[in-house]
Amino acid sequence: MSTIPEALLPSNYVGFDTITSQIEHRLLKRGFQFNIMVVGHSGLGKSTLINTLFSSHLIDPATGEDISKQPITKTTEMKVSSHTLIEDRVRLNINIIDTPGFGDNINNNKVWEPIVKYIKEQYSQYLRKELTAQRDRYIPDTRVHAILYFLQPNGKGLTALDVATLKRLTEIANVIPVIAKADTLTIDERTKFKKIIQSEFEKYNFRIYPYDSDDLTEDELVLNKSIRSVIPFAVVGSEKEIEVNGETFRGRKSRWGAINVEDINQCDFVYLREYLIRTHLQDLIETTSFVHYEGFRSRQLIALKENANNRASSQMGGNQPYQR
Ligand SMILES: Nc1nc2c(ncn2[C@@H]2O[C@H](COP(=O)(O)OP(=O)(O)OP(=O)(O)O)[C@@H](O)[C@H]2O)c(=O)[nH]1
Ligand SMILES: [Mg+2]
Repeated sequence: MSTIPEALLPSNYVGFDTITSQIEHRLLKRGFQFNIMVVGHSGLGKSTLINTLFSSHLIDPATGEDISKQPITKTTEMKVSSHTLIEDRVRLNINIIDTPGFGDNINNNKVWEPIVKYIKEQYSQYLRKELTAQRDRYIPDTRVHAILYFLQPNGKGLTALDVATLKRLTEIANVIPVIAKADTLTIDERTKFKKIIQSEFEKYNFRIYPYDSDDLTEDELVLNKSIRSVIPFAVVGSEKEIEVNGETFRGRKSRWGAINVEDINQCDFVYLREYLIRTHLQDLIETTSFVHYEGFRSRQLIALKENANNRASSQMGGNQPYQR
């Protein structure tokens, strides 16, 4: 049996404590990649919310123009837009995958298919690059790290289409459900609606991100628990600044009065942003890689191996009994 050797304290300064800054330097040079997708019924404010989340920093990489000034139009096809955000020395490359809302077609059968296909295609592309004989040192990551799933603020619960779509999406990616256009519900209605949705998630056994695991600390488990109590985030999006009593803020005028998007007493937008960006960004990226992609990878490789075995056994006569 091996024993763990006692840690030694060098008598002179060796300098390996600089390894953290060496790693930091390398990471900063490369930058970070975060890919986020929005999914849900048509007209729920998906495009607006994405702009609300990132707009103060949106830079069009091609022209350098601030594209947040352009008006939003209905999304009719899956569109990936790339942005680079820079804060301090950190460069964050964001891909936003905007999807057309469902509910427009008379036949809403399998509206999730192009979305599932897109997600799997990114895994498959990554796997192909990993399996080449001379693989790149750094494989560009287009895997979807988070899906913001928009629920209609109907006060009743999930639609059949939500259930069918969420079932498939939660199996292959990190899903973050949000109640869209929360300003159309009173605070009381939102609380009730949240409870209904939470119990439906339980009933259908959906695996909603964040996931607990053995290697989380006590504090991290507590944080996850408190986040779970807020999910689905009741959000309000707005691209416009409004003025109320001489104060300007990003918000909307609703039938209850003006709503400040960034006020935690009025909606969960700030909680969502904290969660996505300040506490769970790295975990979303890692979970995509270690849980979802890993699952895809092992299923693909097992299937490949089985195919190869079947081919080999059919070449050798398959299941034919051995004859002299
Ligand atoms: N009341 C309210 N209206 C909103 C909110 N967010 C967006 N809207 C409005 O809803 C309309 C649709 O917004 P979009 O962001 O285009 O919605 P979408 O989900 O991207 O729509 P599709 O691309 O057609 O699926 C616009 O008129 C927005 O101004 C919100 O939080 N509350
Ligand atoms: Mg849209």
